[in-house]
Amino acid sequence: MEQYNGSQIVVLEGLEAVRKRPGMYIGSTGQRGLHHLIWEILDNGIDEHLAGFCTEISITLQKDGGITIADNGRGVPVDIHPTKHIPTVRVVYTILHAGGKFGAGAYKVSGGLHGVGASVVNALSKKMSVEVRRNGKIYKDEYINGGHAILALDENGMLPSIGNCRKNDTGTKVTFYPDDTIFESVEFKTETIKKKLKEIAYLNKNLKIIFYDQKEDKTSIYQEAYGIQSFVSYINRDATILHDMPIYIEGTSGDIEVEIAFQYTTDFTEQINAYCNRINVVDGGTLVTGFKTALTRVMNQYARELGVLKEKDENFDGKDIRNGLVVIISIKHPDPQFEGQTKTKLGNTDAKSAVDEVFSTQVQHYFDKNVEILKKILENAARSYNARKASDKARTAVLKQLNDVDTRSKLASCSSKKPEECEVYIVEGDSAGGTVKTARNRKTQAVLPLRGKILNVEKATLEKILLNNEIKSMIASFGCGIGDEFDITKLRYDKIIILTDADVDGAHISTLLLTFFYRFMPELIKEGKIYRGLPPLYKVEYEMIGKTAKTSMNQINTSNTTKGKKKGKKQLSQYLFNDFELEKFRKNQNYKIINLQRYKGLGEMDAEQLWETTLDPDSRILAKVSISDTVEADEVTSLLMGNNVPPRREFIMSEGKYANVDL
Ligand code: 28F
Repeated sequence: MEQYNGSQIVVLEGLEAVRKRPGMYIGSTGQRGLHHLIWEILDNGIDEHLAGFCTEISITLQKDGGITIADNGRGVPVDIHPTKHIPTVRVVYTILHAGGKFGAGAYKVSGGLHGVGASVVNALSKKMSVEVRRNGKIYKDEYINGGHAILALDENGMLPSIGNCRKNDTGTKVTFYPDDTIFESVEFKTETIKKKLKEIAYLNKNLKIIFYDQKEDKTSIYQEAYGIQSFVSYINRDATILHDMPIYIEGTSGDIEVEIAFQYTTDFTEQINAYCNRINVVDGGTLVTGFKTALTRVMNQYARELGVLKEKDENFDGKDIRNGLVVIISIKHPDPQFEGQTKTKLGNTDAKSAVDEVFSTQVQHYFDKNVEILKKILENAARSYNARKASDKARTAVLKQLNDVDTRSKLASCSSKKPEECEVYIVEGDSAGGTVKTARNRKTQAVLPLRGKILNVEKATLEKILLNNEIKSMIASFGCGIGDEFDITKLRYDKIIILTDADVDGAHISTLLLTFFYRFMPELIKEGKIYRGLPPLYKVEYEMIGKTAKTSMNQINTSNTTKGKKKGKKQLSQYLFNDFELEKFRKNQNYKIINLQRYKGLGEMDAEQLWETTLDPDSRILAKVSISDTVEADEVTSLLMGNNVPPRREFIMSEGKYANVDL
């Protein structure tokens, strides 16, 4: 190792702190944190691109678990650092800069401030190397075990060059191996990397990104000549769009650069993605406020000019105007202030006025030339405005009715008023409802029979949904409201149990119910209040053959009546929940089936059977409904419940097979 000098103390103290508390610097030591290492190094290359010196970045995922990232920028300087007295490149990779992204102090600003994360990555790697091509020479520095430099410097304190290259061939190449004593796993995910590279390509117009996966021997190239405009097209690739091309706005206000691309779809949602200095500000902030204010003002002005709104009308609400909107807002700010718990909200007030100014002036130039598109957008806003007015009325009417005796009349309530011990069974059909009413524990179990099919909330307007009787009686019975007024603390039950027949229709009804809960009372699912009862499909009566007779979990002891004892052999019975179980039962050589009953519906069971199979908390089987990931769940529900019929069937059938209902 080279000569001991003052700077080495700083090195080890700084990087040791990173190793002690990695979460402070990269968020976590799980998947996210691991990939964060790549993003940090990539960022440095992107900064070099933003500075105007780099056109290409390549990433290689190696077979041996290492990753190499290279750019064709200027190359990190290798001269002696004026205050640290070691090569600048070694300063960049071994001295912890104040203010890492997750550390204390200032937050990272892209565009000019190089090397902030490089030392953090080094600290968390068991091996790292940097190769710099600069001034016609190739230089290399290597580190092990969290940033310990292992190469000797020459008599001038410089890194010796390891070769020559053409003078105009410049760049930086970094290879690192994450430390497996720090990370839960050190395996990079190709899909995660690709997704990020795609985003980077959209946000950095023309930058060429080459990804090589050595394990698969596959190369992917990411380059977007149209930047965020293509990003919007990509997001809308499967949507029905209201106008052909995303609208692109750009301009500067003071020293803030603003770029916006947007396009309307026929969906009822809005999606706003905001970036400041290429950092995704997930919680929005001033740049989003500026955009929303400007859009609402400009569009209301146009709506009056074009007569879409009459003098007497109120204004469109911002929400009406953003109905179906997909937009990317990307600004460059010299001094961004990131706020909030996760530092993902922009705080600069000048960003609000800059976005407002650039957007409102530029978008008017565009719309003045493209009146047809403007009209389509305004009509779309008017549709949302009218629907909102109608459903506001409907909602008020429904909320008024909720306490009416009539709305709740179908509910057979339980006598206890303690929510923590009460359950409500939502039962398909009046006849099954009747049996459940007889069989239940009246103190703690309420029953709400639903007639016929439930409305598919994915396909109906809110107005229609709120006028639907089945839905009204559910809202009234639960007692906790709906949508914005939903309050889970008012829920009258600890468990809401959906009980349908064990057939395709039953599965369909329960899917419709789950969709309704997911859309309008998602907290019920998140808080684990929704269950599906799993009634058996068969009851088998059988005898044991041979001596291996052991009582199984599902055997029904109560049916071992005297009448069942024949020729000294015990006649037993058992409930089976699906065809798979029946198949298994049939194949079992120890059992001789005497009688097999198939329940076509809940209605075919008598009260006692219903009690022991689906109501008795000690013997029933319930499946808790859960959502593992909200974004995915959103896609799943629209896919299944929208107009796309084939996958819907598939879901119903397969869902019926498993006890774990995952939406
Ligand atoms: C694969 C990752 O890290 N690329 C980088 C540069 C270029 C410069 C630089 C980096 C100067 C004073 C630190 C070159 N010439 N890719 C990268 N390319 N860092 S990192 O400078 C570092 C700062 O302190 C560079 C002139 N100025 C800057």
